Amino acid sequence: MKPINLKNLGLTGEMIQESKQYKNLSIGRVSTQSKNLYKVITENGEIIAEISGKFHFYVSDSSEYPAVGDFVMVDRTDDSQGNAIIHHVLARKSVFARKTAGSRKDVQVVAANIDTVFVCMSLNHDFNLRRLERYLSNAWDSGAVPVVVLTKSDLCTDIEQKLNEISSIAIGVDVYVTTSTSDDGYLPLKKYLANGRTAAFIGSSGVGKSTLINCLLGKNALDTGEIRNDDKGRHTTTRRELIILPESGVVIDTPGMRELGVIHADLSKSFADIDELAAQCKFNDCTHSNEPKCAVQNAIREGILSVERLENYRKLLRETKYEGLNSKMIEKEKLNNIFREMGGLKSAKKFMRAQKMKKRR
Ligand SMILES: Nc1nc2c(ncn2[C@@H]2O[C@H](COP(=O)(O)OP(=O)(O)O)[C@@H](O)[C@H]2O)c(=O)[nH]1
Ligand SMILES: [Mg+2]
Ligand SMILES: [Zn+2]
Repeated sequence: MKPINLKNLGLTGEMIQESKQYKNLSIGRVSTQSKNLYKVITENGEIIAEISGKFHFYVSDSSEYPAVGDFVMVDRTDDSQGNAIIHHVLARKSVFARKTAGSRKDVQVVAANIDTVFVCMSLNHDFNLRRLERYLSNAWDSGAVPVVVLTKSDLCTDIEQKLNEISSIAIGVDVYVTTSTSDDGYLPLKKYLANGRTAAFIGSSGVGKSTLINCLLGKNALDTGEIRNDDKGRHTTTRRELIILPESGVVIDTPGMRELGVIHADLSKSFADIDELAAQCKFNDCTHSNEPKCAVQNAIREGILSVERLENYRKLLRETKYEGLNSKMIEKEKLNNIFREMGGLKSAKKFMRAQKMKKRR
């Protein structure tokens, strides 16, 4: 077998540099995990690995354990003599994390070292602007760039209307309409999957994430939500899985989350319009409730901003406030730059002008 070049899977120069301090260990990328066993792709192929006792001992937070997408240091690249041992996780360049169900603090790393978060929402039953705001807030905090992927366009008769609604909340992010029922319905996504790039598919169960990935793969490698013939249940994604695409790029499939517990959110990006408005309020500490000359309340009166959006903003603010934003492993500044390059605040302003124009018509 030809050795796998891990750079094609997203290994960065920084990671290579960091790995040099670990003598006699090799680099691999975690592709999936079940209980204490991991699958890790090394330059010699996929192997089974587990965590060293020392690693367990030093972990202080559940988010430090290897997660799908992590680059790790393993003691071997061939597991024929026994499972490999994972000794270290290399610094993550991005992390999509969520709050685990029921807990206030426990963080679950859904995907690490991703470039793009495909926030998937179906154009039929799953369509919900408030949920999308929630996902986008979380995704912006990951250090990766969110992209809205609307699925099942074949089942939607008012796409224009829905796109219009989305354009009033998805500031500065690309939005794509896709379907898995036609040969080219998934093609817009390929642009994000150049060599060395990784994209994670996030969103409710049943919206068609695995089916889209199967389209990208060109074969039905993943189980999707079809009812099985033997009636024993449904084929759906039950765990996170990293998949190498045949042409280029890497994708991470995730099982649906009934609810996305947001632990970290970057509201300055997902709600850039409200930030921008707030800067125009008369009082610096305006709470946008009943102060005079409140630009936010004005915008609501003018129909530029919806009450529901402001309420959702407040809700997310409350939820994430006291979580004491952890020592994020990622470079915030880099992402701020990306946001700026993508138009960032400028697009928030442009966006509000467009809202005003819409109102006048
Ligand atoms: N009509 C239609 N059905 C789709 C499309 N994509 C997926 N489905 C169906 O939706 C169900 C859930 O798909 P799946 O990929 O498992 O969703 P996931 O849970 O997000 O991974 C399956 O029955 C798919 O066949 C689409 O573009 N159009
Ligand atoms: Mg699935
Ligand atoms: Zn105000």
